[in-house]
Amino acid sequence: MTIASNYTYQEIISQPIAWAQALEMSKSIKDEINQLGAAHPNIRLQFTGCGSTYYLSLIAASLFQEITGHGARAFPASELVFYPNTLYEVDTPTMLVAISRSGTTSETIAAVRQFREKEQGPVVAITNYGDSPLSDLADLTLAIPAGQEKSVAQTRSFSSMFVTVLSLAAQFSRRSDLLDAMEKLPGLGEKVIHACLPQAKSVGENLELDRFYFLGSGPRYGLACEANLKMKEMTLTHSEPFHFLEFRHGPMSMVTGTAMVIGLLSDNNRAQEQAVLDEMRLLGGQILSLGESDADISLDSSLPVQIRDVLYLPPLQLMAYYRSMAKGLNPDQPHNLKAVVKLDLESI
Ligand code: F1P
Repeated sequence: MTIASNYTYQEIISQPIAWAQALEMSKSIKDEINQLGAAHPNIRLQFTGCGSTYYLSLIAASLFQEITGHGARAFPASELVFYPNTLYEVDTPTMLVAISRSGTTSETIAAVRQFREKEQGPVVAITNYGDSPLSDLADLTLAIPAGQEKSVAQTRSFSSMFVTVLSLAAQFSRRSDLLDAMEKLPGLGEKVIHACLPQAKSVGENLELDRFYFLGSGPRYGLACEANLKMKEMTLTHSEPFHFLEFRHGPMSMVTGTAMVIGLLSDNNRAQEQAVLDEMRLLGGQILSLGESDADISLDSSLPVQIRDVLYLPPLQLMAYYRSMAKGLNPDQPHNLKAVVKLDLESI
């Protein structure tokens, strides 16, 4: 298979166009977002989704709480459906933010429907399909059609919805400084893609590696989860995500000369995070670091930390893409997987 004969590569490298659309769309409905924020000053946020969009929910909850000061959490949609009493906070006004590329995943629809039936609060949908069952159930839909994909594994869709989350948080808290800085994201995305390509290719094409560990803390834990999923879906390789310092508590037993440990470094806790990577190198593992500066792959964004994390994605997606190609797989069509999981959940 050649680069020209699959969609994944094009979807990865074109993602900054979808980021620009996400920013434009959020601006176009800023009054609605501001009204929602003003009408619910103390509301807590519950993010949900499935697979990639659950991992995006983890990132979203972390960044939303940091940017807005509103309490925010994330759970898989199926868990909200099965265990609502253990997950929703009692007597607490809650806004459900449901994230779904397709807007049709059964578990996500079921979680929103259940939330609606119990009249728990407003629902916001973030999706790439504005005309979908999910948006029919939402009070406000943030749709980014430019993030739609032909491939099964989410790349452009994921990052377009990520930028939408950032924009929602900044609008919600009227952080015009962050909104202004976000305008730079599409251009920086282009720059990162161009700069990281050779290194992503060389890691991706190294078939001596047989396992990948992605380490990230705070909002970057959700990124580590998403990178691990890309590796599984596109390349059928053993991979796992961990919070940085958790890796010492057992998982490091799995480090061998053919293990690649990829660290998504922060600014604030960098010394402690780098120490984990250094120790894994001493144990014989292969190490790769991503960070704002002085890392193996540096973002060099100069953006505020709260809105920078989406830039870690292209190198991670490209590594999975090149590994898939090197293994002779079809990156567009992961083994056993469809773009949408449809279940009969009517009986719940
Ligand atoms: C979610 C999802 C993806 C996964 C696969 C199946 O879909 O689980 O995360 O990679 O494509 O669907 P959606 O609700 O975001 O459309």
